[in-house]
Amino acid sequence: MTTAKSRVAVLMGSDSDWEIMSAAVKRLQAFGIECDVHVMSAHRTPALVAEYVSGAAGRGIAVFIVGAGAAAHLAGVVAAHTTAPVIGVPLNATSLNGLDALLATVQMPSGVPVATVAVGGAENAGILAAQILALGNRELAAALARFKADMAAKVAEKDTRLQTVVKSLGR
Ligand code: RP5
Repeated sequence: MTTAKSRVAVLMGSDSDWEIMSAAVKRLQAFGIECDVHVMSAHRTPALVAEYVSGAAGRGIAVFIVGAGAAAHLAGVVAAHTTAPVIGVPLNATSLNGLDALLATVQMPSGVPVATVAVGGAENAGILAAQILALGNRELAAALARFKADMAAKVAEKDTRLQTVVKSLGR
């Protein structure tokens, strides 16, 4: 059972990933979820990744959001060291426009899943982490329901505006 104190670790391979990954942190903070945010690298600091992830459950980390670009192995390596859910965010950092990171993040071997969002999909990663925590937290579930209702209201407003535009075409 998760509690209101459950936190999310938001990890990224480089500080150059922050501009995109900050969307996950902003979304989590908007839901009142604490997060640990760090730069660490599967390739450049492999021992640090293993140490951080292995001790994370004891520090209250319930979900990981992991972003990396290029040969993006960080989410998979994190998943190798934990039984907590890992959400991978492939990032566009090379001439391959994120396709390299998408394949490296999503194509995990059987037994070690990484729930992969779209290239650059950090906000969705934050929402998905909140949805996982909300399974054991009614207050958070209610906040998510309000978030979805707000989104639906915005779509309804857009439709109303479009109807006006469409009607004006026939005049
Ligand atoms: C990846 O390589 C990082 O996640 C980043 O997306 C990319 C480039 O890293 P820097 O060279 O900017 O540190 O490991």
